[in-house]
Amino acid sequence: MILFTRPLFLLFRKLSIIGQAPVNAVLNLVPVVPRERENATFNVEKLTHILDGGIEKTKRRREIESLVISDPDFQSEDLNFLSRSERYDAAVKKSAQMILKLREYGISDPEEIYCYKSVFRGNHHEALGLHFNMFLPTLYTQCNKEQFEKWVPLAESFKALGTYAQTELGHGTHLRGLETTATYDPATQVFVLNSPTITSIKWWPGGLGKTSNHAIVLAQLHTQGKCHGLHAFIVPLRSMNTHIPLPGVVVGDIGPKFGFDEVDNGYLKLENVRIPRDHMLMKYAKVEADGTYVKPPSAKLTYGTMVFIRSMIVGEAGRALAKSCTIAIRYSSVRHQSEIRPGEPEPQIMDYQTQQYKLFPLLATAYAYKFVGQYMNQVYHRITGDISQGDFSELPELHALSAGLKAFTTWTASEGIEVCRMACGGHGYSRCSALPDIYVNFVPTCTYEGENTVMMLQTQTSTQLNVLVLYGQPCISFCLKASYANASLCVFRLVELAAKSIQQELQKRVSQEDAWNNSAIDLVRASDAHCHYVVVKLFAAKLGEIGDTGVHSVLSTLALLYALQGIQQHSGDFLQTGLLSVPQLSQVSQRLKELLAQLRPNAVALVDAFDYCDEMLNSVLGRYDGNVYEHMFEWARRSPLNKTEVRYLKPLQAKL
Ligand SMILES: Cc1cc2nc3c(=O)[nH]c(=O)nc-3n(C[C@H](O)[C@H](O)[C@H](O)COP(=O)(O)OP(=O)(O)OC[C@H]3O[C@@H](n4cnc5c(N)ncnc54)[C@H](O)[C@@H]3O)c2cc1C
Ligand SMILES: *[C@@H]1O[C@H](CO)[C@@H](O)[C@H](O)[C@H]1NC(C)=O
Ligand SMILES: *[C@@H]1O[C@H](CO)[C@@H](O)[C@H](O)[C@H]1NC(C)=O
Ligand SMILES: *[C@@H]1O[C@H](CO)[C@@H](O)[C@H](O)[C@H]1NC(C)=O
Ligand SMILES: CC(=O)N[C@H]1CO[C@H](CO)[C@@H](O)[C@@H]1O
Repeated sequence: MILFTRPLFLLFRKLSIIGQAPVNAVLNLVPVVPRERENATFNVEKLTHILDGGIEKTKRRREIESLVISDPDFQSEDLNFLSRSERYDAAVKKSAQMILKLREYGISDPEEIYCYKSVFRGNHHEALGLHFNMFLPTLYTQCNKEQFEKWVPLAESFKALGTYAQTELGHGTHLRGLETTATYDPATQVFVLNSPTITSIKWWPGGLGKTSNHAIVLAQLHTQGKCHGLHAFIVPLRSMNTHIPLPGVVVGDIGPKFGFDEVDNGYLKLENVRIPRDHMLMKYAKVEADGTYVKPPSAKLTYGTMVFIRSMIVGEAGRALAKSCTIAIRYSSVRHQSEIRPGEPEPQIMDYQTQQYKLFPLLATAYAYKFVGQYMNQVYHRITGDISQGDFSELPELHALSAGLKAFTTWTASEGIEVCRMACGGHGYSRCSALPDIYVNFVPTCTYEGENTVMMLQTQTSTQLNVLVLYGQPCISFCLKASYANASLCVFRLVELAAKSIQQELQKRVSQEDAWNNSAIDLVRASDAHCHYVVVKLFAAKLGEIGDTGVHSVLSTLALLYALQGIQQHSGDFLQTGLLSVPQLSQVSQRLKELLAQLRPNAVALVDAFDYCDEMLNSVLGRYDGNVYEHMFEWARRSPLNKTEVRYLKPLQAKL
């Protein structure tokens, strides 16, 4: 296999674009977007290295991407023209191909696998996503030695294809409310699993509907007449040979959703399903042969997987937003509309101040989240290193922070993708823009892996914020330091306000729980401010690592834009906490406008630095070369509606 080097690869990309384009595209070989790149004040390639974590990482990522792009199996049909059933089939086929190819190329490093897959699946989900992201990790972390030896090889060889079935029709968030039961029978040494009510039917797990033959099922454990709460069990669902559901297993697909078209989210009703005792995951809690229950040493042990998934989601928020900004900002430099001064040529829509105000803060946010994702990933790896040596001390704190950051980043990114879509006008609504796909497939992150509001309420915001930590750093502008100090003081005061609210409720002689419920809005507001502050802090800390002046300068502008926009959006909080006066807030607005103008010449270069190739974006509006219109026409002609004749109108048109 030949790996393309970058210049060759670019050439290859250009040639293939010309090859596909209709004749008149040749006239447009130098559209506006490339000219936009002339005035950048920094080296795009250097910034890409920083985002990737080093020059070697960039090189390897591009090698892996070109493996996919040059692969004939990758040149598949646009999924947007397929029905849901066809999309599911295509996704399963793709997943299977991916796995075989990864084996063939000998790619085994998790980061490299992730990279390979993200090109292959584009803006869609992987049919076997749950197997990789939940089933396998749960086996890795919760099997005892014997279980590990039995199940991991089965799962790694895909004989056992699994999902993670926790949510039920009646409950998702409130885990104690889950009703599925696993009752131990010492006489036969089996657990009997049941879905005793309609509301106890498992609902939503990805890959459950058709693909999986096993599930990790979360069920209330009953033994010796006592309930010991939720535990995880490996439940065979379908025969590993025939794929036919096993006795007592009622399983299927839950139907079309907002997105996730290619994933068979499923239902599962268990009717006296008997599984051997050793199918309970017993690394921590155990049930002995006679039915004696042995408690796990620490309830916090399962935090690890959650923290990992949440750190992945934060990174995903950065990526979804970065892709959306790439599309909207490139298109905003191609699109001309209306006029600013009468009689003059129509300006690029990016030259409207309102358009800059929509997009540039989101660009800054995308950079911020990419850096936060990097940070969380590093911390996770450091801490899991500690766990294997038995030190859990940092885990609760990271767990609380990861919950808040997950909610904070997915909320903002979801809103941001939609802002990008609207910023592209009517064409943003076409599936050819890719923004609808990015949106529908990203938004459920606000709901799964911990519903966002609930996550925000769980985030313990520290009141011992060290306002001065960044003051020693010479590389950060005074203005950024001041914003950071303001943000941290604001958190401090909002936490105080929430605490005061709880105090006042308690004085009314309501219970602790009711006081909490009645102060929840204040608590979420404080957590939100805390997360904003943490993101500003991490962004500012990142600046300290950057040596290149050009890159440092443009990232500083982005960091300040991010910080100030947060202050402006929450100006109510800053007024209420007395941190900023009305004149000071006007200064903030003024500074923001200056920053927008300052960023304008770098906007396209900044999205280029994310380095999403056209094949990964899969967006006609976001094309690297800016040849939008010809390719929109080309794309529309592929619509299957153009292949069938219109029906049912004849009777209407018949003579009376
Ligand atoms: C695309 C997708 C894929 C999924 N995949 C899986 C999977 O693979 N496996 C699986 O087991 N599950 C899966 N789920 C289910 C998902 O985990 C749950 O939907 C999620 O946990 C939220 O729970 P819920 O649906 O019960 O929402 P609810 O908790 O009913 O939320 C509804 C509303 O109530 C509010 N609320 C609830 N509790 C509180 C509280 N304590 N305080 C304040 N407000 C509260 C929420 O904020 C929200 O506004 C998936 C869901 C989706 C959409
Ligand atoms: C680049 O900068 C020059 C000099 O300021 C300006 O004339 C030109 O219009 C800019 N080009 C673009 C594409 O903005
Ligand atoms: C808060 O922001 C204002 C306006 O930018 C600034 O004057 C003030 O010094 C900041 N507060 C702190 C504590 O830095
Ligand atoms: C929780 O608080 C809200 C708002 O104060 C109130 O309307 C609601 O009744 C409370 N819920 C319960 C269960 O007490
Ligand atoms: C049904 C219909 O209108 N089909 C048309 C789709 O577009 C192609 C190319 O423009 C036409 O040839 C078809 O007649």
